[in-house]
Amino acid sequence: VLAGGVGAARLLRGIVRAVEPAGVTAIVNVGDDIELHGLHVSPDLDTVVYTVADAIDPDRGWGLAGETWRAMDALERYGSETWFRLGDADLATHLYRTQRLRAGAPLSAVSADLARAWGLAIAVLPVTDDDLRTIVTVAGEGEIAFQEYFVRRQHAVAVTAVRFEGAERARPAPGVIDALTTADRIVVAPSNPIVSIAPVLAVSEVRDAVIARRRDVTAVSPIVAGAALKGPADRLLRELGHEASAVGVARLYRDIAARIVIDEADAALADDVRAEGLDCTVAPTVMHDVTASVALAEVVLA
Ligand code: FO1
Repeated sequence: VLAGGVGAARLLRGIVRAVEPAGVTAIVNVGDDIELHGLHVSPDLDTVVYTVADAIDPDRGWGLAGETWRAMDALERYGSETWFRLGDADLATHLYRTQRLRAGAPLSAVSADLARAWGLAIAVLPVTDDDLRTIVTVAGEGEIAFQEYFVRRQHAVAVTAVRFEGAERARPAPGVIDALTTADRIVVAPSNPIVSIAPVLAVSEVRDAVIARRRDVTAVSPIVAGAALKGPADRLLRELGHEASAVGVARLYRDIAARIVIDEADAALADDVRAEGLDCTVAPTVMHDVTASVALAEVVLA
């Protein structure tokens, strides 16, 4: 499963209930990663782990349920930057990750240990152990780091370009190519195509491995009735010259996927999607609870 944050995590929560979890590998975006307070934060990796472990805050979709914020409040007193909120228990994850990285462990090894510690049987792999950072160009302003755009600016600014710093040099993390080569199915999760899936595919060996398996690749459209369920995917698609619809998503994925699942609300677009050269399945895709996640997982895997 090629994965970003919330949408991917919710699909994975269904997949682990639909098939044997030990046979599932999540290949996760790291373009959102950020260094804060000297700590390495990997939001999408953590969202996947916390969600599959049923520990995620269900309302926010990120961070841990029942979280407290005493460390953030204390940092505020010192005038530290607190626009990116790290909960007290979540901080332990970043402390642990950072200490392991400083001791020389690759991000993939740390991620595997974190997933195991949370009781996960699935493999959770960063797409790369190398530095890969999503950089966004804001109209009339210039380039800013992804979380500056997403959280600090609440993605309420116009974007003229997105690039993935380090992608040309990035090599797939150990296990990524093997998973893509041997999988029965490859799923492109309903994550943001521009800032969640594109950075995964920006690692050229990953992109080539996915294209080689195109027949076995199923994508799920994150755009439902012309809008993203969460985040700025619809706006980003429009701003960067794409169509903010299931058809626009199909056009972006036609080279890497043979099949796409679109929402019932977009049933009328199915023929236009097929005209882009993909098989199209219409199904409920909004994962408002675990039952819906399992139902979508079953459709995707069928
Ligand atoms: N999203 C926010 O909107 N505000 C935050 O303060 C915030 C903190 C945060 C801390 C840890 C973490 O793992 C995720 C966090 N997120 C926050 C979510 C994150 O910015 C996004 O989910 C992804 O990067 C987009 O997929």
